[in-house]
Amino acid sequence: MTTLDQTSGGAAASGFDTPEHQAKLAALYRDFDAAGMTPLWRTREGLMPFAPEPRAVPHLWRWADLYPLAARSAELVPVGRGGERRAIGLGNPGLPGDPYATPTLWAAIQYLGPRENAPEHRHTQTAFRFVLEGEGVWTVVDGDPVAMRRGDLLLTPGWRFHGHQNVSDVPMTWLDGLDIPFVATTDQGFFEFGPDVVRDTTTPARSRGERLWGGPGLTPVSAVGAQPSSPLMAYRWAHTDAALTAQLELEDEGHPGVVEAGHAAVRFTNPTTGGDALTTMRTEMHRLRAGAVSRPGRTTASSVWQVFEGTGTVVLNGAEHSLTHGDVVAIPSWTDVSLRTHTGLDLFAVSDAPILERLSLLRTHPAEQVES
Ligand code: GTQ
Ligand code: FE2
Repeated sequence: MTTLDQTSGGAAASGFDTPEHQAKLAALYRDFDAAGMTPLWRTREGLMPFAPEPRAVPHLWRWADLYPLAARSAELVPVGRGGERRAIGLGNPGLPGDPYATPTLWAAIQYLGPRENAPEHRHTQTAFRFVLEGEGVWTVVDGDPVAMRRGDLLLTPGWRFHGHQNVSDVPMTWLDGLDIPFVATTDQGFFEFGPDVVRDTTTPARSRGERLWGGPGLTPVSAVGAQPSSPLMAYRWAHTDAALTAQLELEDEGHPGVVEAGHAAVRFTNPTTGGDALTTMRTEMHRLRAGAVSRPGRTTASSVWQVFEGTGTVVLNGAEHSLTHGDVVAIPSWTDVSLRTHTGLDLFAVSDAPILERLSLLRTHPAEQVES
């Protein structure tokens, strides 16, 4: 909707352009202002656009820039109580003043040096970690130590105590995703400190949650029933990789309806509902086989991607960007997106789609082929 200037148009005939009228109108606007009132016809343009007009812009951060800077901060800034985490937020240039990747998503590089600990705390913000490379850190979620390794997705749903400890002699880094901007704009933030050191320093290969929920299609009878977020805190790369490989094999074998044109994808889901693993963020892994070109599209969900393996090209609103290992991309609402790759490409993706879906706001073009 464009701003209407209701003082013009047919004004002469109606006597709306006399000096007396203009003076009264100016006085009315002053008094509106003093009373904290804004007439709709004088609001900024874009208040009710015909289609989304995001302030956030499509943006790409190079891993080659991110990693060395995160490492430098480890030499200069200790991690501990107060700062809580050595996490460096990626700020969208269209959202100056806030280190937010999109209006709803926080994306950060977190870096933990050898033998370093990030103390336990909990908050209403939901978090995940995606591990680009390395290992040696256990994230302890409500007392359950969860190993973090290359390609794994680790969850920290809201209000769970969590701390991270690096038990190795090498640094480790990963991508954090949180709904910090969404929780901030809706004033839903609560935060509590936990113990200064993680309460369980054991380093099991499998967390208790994985032992309980790790059987495909097997729900512990003691835990039958929907839970808002996944009880499984770790989605292991071996499983993700096998699922993507199988999709492409099935395509090779000529089975229709599994994979579209060499583009395999899995969504990380909550085994108690089949829905998204987290309440506010949709997490997925995509694999394009060598030579694949994705179907172009756009969605009102905003998203952040990280290249896990391979190289490719992403076209965002017509602008081409090359992609390589570790690069992070912010994609605002209603951005035209297409992907292609010569080498093959594995991409981790997070979006705010679960929020929008719950509110019946999510629009996607072309429409998703499989909608329940
Ligand atoms: O690891 O607990 O990037 O609380 C931002 C806030 C990470 C975390 C972030 C956090 C964390
Ligand atoms: Fe946290």
